[in-house]
Amino acid sequence: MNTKVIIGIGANLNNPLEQVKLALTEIAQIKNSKLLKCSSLYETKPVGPQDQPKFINAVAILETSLTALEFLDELQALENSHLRKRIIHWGPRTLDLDILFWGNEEINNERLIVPHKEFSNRVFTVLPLLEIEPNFIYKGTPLKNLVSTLPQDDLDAFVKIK
Ligand code: ROI
Repeated sequence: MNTKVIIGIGANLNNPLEQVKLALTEIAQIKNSKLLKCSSLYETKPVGPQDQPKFINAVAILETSLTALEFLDELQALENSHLRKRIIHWGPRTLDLDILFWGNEEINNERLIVPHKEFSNRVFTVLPLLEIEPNFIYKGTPLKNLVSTLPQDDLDAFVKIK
């Protein structure tokens, strides 16, 4: 059974643009999975502490026959290969790969909660997804209707780079 999975990609350390570009080539090679769509790459204002570099963000859609936890293992192996260090909560990171949606399923266990709790509050997840899925429905309403609820300063700082 194939699942459509939507992931968020973020980086703000060690040449984040290259981290994200490399991550995309690696994500395209995850076993039993196929990369269907990828957004542009965007420069975004950090959510959380402001005394950290800007982020590069993107969203990708894949199809996979892996289970959610198997897929999460693949993402975490990629994060680790990019020498991610989890030192500061909501602090800088070399590569962050989050499962935002796992088909239409709700998953809630100690390793994974989807839909991602913060998805709809964040410019850096909502706008890239809208670029590739303009008619996406989130909890029964068109995602595009949520844009006006997002923080204006984050919207102003959101810049397409590639
Ligand atoms: N802020 C932005 N702009 N992009 C991210 O990917 C990101 N990731 C995070 C925190 C630290 C919450 N802030 C972020 O994990």
